[in-house]
Amino acid sequence: MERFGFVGLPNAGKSSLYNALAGGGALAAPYAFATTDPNVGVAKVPDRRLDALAEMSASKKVVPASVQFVDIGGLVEGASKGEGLGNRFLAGIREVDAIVLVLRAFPDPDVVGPTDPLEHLAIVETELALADLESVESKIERRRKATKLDRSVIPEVDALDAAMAALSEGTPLYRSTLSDEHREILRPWFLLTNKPALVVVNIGDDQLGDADLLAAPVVEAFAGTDSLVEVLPMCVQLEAEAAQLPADDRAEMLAELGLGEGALPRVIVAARHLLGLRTFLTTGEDESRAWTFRAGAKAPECAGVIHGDFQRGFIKAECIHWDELLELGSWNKAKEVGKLRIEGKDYEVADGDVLEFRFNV
Ligand SMILES: Nc1nc2c(ncn2[C@@H]2O[C@H](COP(=O)(O)OP(=O)(O)OP(=O)(O)O)[C@@H](O)[C@H]2O)c(=O)[nH]1
Ligand SMILES: [Mg+2]
Repeated sequence: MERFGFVGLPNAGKSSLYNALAGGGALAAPYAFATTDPNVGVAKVPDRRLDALAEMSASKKVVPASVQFVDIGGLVEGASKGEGLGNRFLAGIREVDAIVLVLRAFPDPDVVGPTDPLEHLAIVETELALADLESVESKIERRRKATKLDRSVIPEVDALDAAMAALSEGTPLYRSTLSDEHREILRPWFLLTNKPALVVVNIGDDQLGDADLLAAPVVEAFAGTDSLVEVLPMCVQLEAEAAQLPADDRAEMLAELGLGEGALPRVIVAARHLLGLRTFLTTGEDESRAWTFRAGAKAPECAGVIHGDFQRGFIKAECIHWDELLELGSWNKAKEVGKLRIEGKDYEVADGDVLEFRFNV
């Protein structure tokens, strides 16, 4: 399952966002360092295609795709030198697939801390870059020595040198000019900033009309690095309150505020998008289910998402796009009228494909 880790200053709203997404469990409080140990939780990926197919098939079970969120303590200026909680707790998010920067913009005299999201951004990025710099510095000389015996280590040292150059200027790797090759080589090092970043600008409940305006300076700060970074303004508090309501009341509350489905689905969708994740579906009377794959994956690899045997013994896939299937009304009907495509091992699965695999082991 894909994992996303929250970072931000104390009181930025990380635990509130976590609760909204993962259904509660974290302490959200108006004092700094409310969170000490990481909270780990799962959120379902909302998907209307899945809901429609489940209804069509009268499925007994509906299984959405899911993602994991990790909420950790707040960073402060000087964390790398031990200020606040220090930065050791960042280890809790080393192995996530992407980071979510939570930046506060909401004013509230009862909640201490700065309210300028750019100030948050500057401090958080400096501390993340310093933490990564520490990791790189602690290992680079040993790797450099290793090149004398083993020349195949040279590309790794080149990548480390490039990373060190960016990090020592306080630039996180996701917004540096590091090449894709270098990023790939550095992946096993689990650096905090060698991952895509989603940025949540947490605005106040009376600032909903100015959401884009408040996020604009942050968007501007990331100009030119957009492939690895996405910025979303939202009022975390309202979303968290709405998330606690039964579905009907939630819809009503969000509609009254003019928030549509709310921002949580957008956070999840944007987070998956950053990682190039796609969804294929299976549907039947027993269950309808959404499965996650990486863009560009071929049919056997997708079969393997369901079960290793499906991939090893892959013969073919029967395939139809979800909306076409929905229009026809059932899998059998689609088969009857010859609308099920037979795809082989070179088929690149598309987002929204409904699949059935034939295999033999
Ligand atoms: N007014 C207002 N308060 C908010 C908003 N989002 C969060 N808060 C409040 O701010 C306080 C801090 O929120 P948390 O979610 O605990 O912040 P955190 O980032 O987890 O903080 P640490 O765990 O200390 O790093 C809580 O009292 C929240 O209720 C918001 O959008 N508006
Ligand atoms: Mg917290």
